[in-house]
Amino acid sequence: MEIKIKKTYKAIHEKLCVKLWAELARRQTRVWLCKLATYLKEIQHVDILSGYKSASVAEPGTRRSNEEQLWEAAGYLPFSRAKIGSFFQERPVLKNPFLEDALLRGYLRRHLPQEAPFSDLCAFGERVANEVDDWGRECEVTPPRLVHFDPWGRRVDHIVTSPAWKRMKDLSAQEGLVAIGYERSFGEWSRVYQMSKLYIFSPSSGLYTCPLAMTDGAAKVIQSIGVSWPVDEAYGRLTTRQPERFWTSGQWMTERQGGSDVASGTETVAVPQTDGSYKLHGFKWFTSATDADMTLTLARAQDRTGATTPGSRGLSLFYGEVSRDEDGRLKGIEVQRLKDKLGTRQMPTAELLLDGLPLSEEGKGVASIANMLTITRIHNSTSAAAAMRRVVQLARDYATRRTAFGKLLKDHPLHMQTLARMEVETRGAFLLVMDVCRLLGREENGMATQLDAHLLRLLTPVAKLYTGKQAVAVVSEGLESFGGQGYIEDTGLPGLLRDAQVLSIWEGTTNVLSLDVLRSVARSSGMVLHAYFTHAKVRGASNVSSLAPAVKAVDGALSELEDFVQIAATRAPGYLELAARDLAYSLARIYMGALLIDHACWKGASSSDTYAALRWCEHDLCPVATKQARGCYDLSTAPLDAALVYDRPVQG
Ligand code: UCC
Repeated sequence: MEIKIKKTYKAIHEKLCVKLWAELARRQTRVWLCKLATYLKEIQHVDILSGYKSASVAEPGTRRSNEEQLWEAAGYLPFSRAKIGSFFQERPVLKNPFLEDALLRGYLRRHLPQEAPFSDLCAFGERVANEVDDWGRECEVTPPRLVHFDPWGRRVDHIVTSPAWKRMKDLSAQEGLVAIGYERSFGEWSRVYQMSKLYIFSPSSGLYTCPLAMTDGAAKVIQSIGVSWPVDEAYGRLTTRQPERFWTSGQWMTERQGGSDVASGTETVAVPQTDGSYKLHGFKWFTSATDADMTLTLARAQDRTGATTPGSRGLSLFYGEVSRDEDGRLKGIEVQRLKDKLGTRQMPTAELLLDGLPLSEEGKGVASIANMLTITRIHNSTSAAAAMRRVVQLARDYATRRTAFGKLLKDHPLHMQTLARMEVETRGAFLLVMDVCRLLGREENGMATQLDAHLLRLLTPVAKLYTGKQAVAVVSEGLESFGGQGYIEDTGLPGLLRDAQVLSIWEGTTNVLSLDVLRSVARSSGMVLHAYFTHAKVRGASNVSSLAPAVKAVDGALSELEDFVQIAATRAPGYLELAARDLAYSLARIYMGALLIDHACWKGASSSDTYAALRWCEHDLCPVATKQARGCYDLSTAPLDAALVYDRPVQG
C-alpha cells in the first residue's frame, strides 16, 4: 500500500515537474528554469526530462556547464545555436480593413439604400490587405528619382517611379477610385461610397491618394466650368475606369513666395500666343505628383501691353498637358529637382517651369480652383481619418499578440484605455468626414438645400483642419503602443506618422483654414453658421437615457457657441481672428459629438457606439467659449504673445 502511494506520488511529481519545465521554457524565465534544474539535479530526477526532448551530442571541443547540459536536455538552451535565441515578437497583421471596421460597416448599413457596394468594398478590402499593402511598402522603399539627362547629355527630366506606383495607377482606374464620384450610380450616396473605398485604400496606397485627390479635384473643376474643348478629352480620361486611358492631374499652385497667400504669391505670368494658347513663365515650388498627365494651375495673364493685374483679381486658371516629344523630352516643362521631404517620399514633388491653356474667365482663377480645393480638402480629411483607423487596427491586433508583465497587452486596462481613446478620436473623425461627403453627394445630385450647401462650405475646412491635427496625435500615440518597434523604419510604422504630418499642411495649414472658416461666415453673411446651428442640434436622442450626459454636453456647448458668436460680432475684427482656430475646433468638436450621438441612436447601433459618444462628449466641446471667458482673445494679448515668443519686453 505504502509503495503504491509512493509510486503514485512520484508519478504526479514527475508530471508536474515536466509541465512546469515546459511552461517556464515557453516563457523564457531563465532564472526559474535554473532553479528547477538545480532542484531536479539534487533529487536526482534529471532523467525525467530526457523523454521530454532528447539531449543533443556535444560538439567536439566544446565544454558545457552542468546547467547548460540541463537546459539542452530539455531542448531550451537559449542562444545555444543561432545566437539570437528562439523568441521573436509577433508582428501586427493587417486584416481586411473593411471587415475590421465596425463603424464603417454600420454607417453604410445605416445609410446606403443598396447592398451592392458591400461586396465591392469587402473584395477591395481583401485586395488591400493581401496585395496592395505590399505595393504601398514598395512605393515607400523605392521612392521616385529624377533623371535630368539622357546618356548623351540631352535634358530629359525623366521622373522614374517604382513599378508599384504604376500598378497603383492601374488599380485606381479599375477600382473606380475617382470614377465612382462621377458615375453617381448610388445617387446622393456616391461620394460616401467613393470615399469609403479611398478610406480603406489610403494607408496602403503608398500616397497614391494624393494624385487621386488632385485628379478628382480637376474633374470637379472641369465639370463646374463645362466639359468642352479643350478639356473634354481630359475629363473623360480623369474619370475613366480603363487603366490605359486613365490620366491623373496635378494642381500646381504653390510658388516660391509660399502656398498660403496665393493671391500675392503667384508670380507666374501667362503670355498670350497667336493661336489662343498661353505660354506660362513661372516657377512652381511644390508640385505634388509631378508625374501627372495634366495639371490645373494659376497664372497672371498679360494684357497687350504686357502688364498684369496684382492680387486675386489678376489670377486665371490654366490647363496644361504634360507631354513629351519623340525623344522623350518634357515639352514646355523643366523639372528643377525633386523635393527631399520628411514624409510622402513615395510621391514625386518637384519644382518646375511650364506652359498652358486658359480655362477660367480672366481674374476668376482662385474662385475656379476653389472647387478643386473643396475636393482635395475632403480627400485630405478622408486620408486623415483613414490613418487613424489603420493605426488603431494594427495596435489592437498587436495587443492580442504581445505579452508584457505576464499578460497580453489587451489584458492591461491602461493599455486598453489608451487604445479606446484613439478609437473615440477615430470615430469622431470618421463620422465628420462622412457627413461632409454626404453633403457633397447631395449637392452634386441636385438634392442639397440651401442649408446643406452652406454647411458643406463651412464643414469642409473645419473637417480638414481638425482631422489633420487629430491624425498626427492619434498616429503618434499608435506608434507608442508598439513600444520601440513603432520607431523602427522597416516595420512600416514610422512612415504612417511621417505621412500623417503632411495632412495639416497640404491644402491649407490649420491657421489658413481657420481663416477660411471666418471667410465663409463673412461671405455668407452668417448663413453658414445658421446652417450649422440648425443641423448640429441633437434631436432623436432626448429620450435615450444612456446618452443623456452626452446630449446635455452638446446642447450646453451649442448655446455657449451661440453666445460666443453674438459677443464676437460686436468686437473688432482682430478679436475674431485671434479666436479663429478655437472657433474652428469648437465647430468640429460639437458637430462630431452630435454625429456620434446620432449614430448611437440608430436602431442597429451597439453599446460601443453609445460609449464612444459619451466619451467624446467629455472633451471641452467649446474651447472658444472657455478661452473667451479667460480673456484669450482680448486685443491686449497680441503684443503679449509676441513678447513671450521673442522673450522681450512688451512694446508700448
Ligand atoms: O497643398 C498643396 C499640395 C497638394 C497636395 C494635394 C493632396 C491632397 C490630399 C491628399 C490626401 C492624401 S498645394 C496648395 C496649398 N495651398 C492652399 O491650399 C491654399 C491656401 N490658401 C487659401 O485657401 C486661401 O484662403 C485662398 C488662396 C483660397 C484665398 O485667396 P484670396 O485671393 O484671398 O481669396 P478671396 O479673395 O477670399 O476669394 C477669391 C474667390 C472668391 O470667390 P468670388 O470671387 O466668386 O467672390 C471666394 O469666394 O475664391 C472663393 N473662395 C472659395 N470658394 C476662396 N476660398 C474658397 C473656398 N474654400 N471655397 C469656395
